[in-house]
Amino acid sequence: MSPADAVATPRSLRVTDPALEPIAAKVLEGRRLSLEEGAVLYATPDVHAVCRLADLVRRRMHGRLAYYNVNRHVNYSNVCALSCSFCAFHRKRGQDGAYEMNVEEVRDAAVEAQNAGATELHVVGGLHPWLPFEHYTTMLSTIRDAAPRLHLKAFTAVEIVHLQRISKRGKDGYEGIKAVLRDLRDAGLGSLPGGGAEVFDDRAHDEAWKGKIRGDQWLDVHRAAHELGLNSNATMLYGHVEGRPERLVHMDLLRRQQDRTLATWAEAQGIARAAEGEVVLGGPDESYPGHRLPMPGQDGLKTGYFQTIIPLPFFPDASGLEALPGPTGLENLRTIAIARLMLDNIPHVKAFWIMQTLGMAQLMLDAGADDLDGTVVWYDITHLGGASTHQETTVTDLRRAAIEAGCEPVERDTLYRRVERDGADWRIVPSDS
Ligand code: V47
Repeated sequence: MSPADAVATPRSLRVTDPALEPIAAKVLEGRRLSLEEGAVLYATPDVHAVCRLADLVRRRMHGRLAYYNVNRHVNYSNVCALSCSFCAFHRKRGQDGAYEMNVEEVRDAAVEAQNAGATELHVVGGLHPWLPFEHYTTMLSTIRDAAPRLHLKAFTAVEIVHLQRISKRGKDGYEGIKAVLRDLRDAGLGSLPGGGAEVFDDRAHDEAWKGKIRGDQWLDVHRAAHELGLNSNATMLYGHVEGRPERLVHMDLLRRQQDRTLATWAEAQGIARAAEGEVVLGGPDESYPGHRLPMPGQDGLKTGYFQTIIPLPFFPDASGLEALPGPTGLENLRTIAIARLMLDNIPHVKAFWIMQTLGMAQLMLDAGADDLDGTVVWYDITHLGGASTHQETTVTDLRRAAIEAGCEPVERDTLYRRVERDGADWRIVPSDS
């Protein structure tokens, strides 16, 4: 029985705001929502109805499963050539608080993670102005050789473009990016994290992260990764200098790219698509004669794809935008729900507990999110409520949060395959069992 079979789908949803009625009808039918409808979801006072709509889609896709993983983050250096004003992480070399981990230190962190039973290492850092490209391939291959069980999810699209520049690979930007990704894949890269996307809007870009790649380049890097068979995630940093309309455009750009990526797979599954080539994964069961959700390698699926959307609420403390208030809890809840509804072709929605808090992430399991991320352990990019770099939660706490929310907690690996565990020992459960 698929998780979706376990849950009866209502034929209608009660909404108090009449503006939501046509949207609820479309969601029930599994039709794509327009940007204008996204704006209605943002404007309605009935935020809880938006959450219920998102929950309906979430239940169709995942039933009441709540995913988490046993992972570790390694932020190998905060030295960065950029000075994005929203970012409190970056330092210049020699500046107070600047640090660099050498390859051996990263390797030791990886071995420790593997010994503790982690399945994934999430490795990202600043754009270091002097380290050569070979440093990064060596870092990956050293980790892979010392801790071969870890899936290496490493380097945001921003870092990949930086690596392409310093490697001087490829005359044409896109081919150079692909060449760099191939080298990194050969050195052990397993997938790309979703960072560095911020919000795909040139005005916000120029105001708060000028000098960093723009949205089109970010999307190109992920397209290249997908073409090479690597999966990736996508983030959206919101609640700073952007507005709600820009968030919706960001989501639309992601789903258009994902439509193109999934076109061949969707055809093979018999998923009906609208004239515009839309691939909607959250409709009623009868619309999916084959698989509802893509899985790597499934039915010869050779490309990678966006697995997860991760809305990240802006956290102003210690950043250059400290005077801004940052988004509220309800805005975070609404944005998670809208991400579920608008990004109808991205299988998973992650409520990253480090930035959302575990309590809010728990509520989000009823508002479209199906993934809490993992145990994390060390995290240096944001320090919510004055937290130190040691930001760890336990599997017990993640599972308790999910169970209390009425969900079945499921440990996953980076590619969302089920993991069965006995202490630090783990194995992937074959998908047909
Ligand atoms: O790209 C930086 C964001 C991102 C701030 O792929 C900030 O599984 C809030 O991408 N307030 C890095 N956010 C984190 C990230 C991520 C996290 C967890 C899982 C995955 C995944 C990806 O953090 C950056 C940037 O957008 N960020 N500064 C800030 N002050």
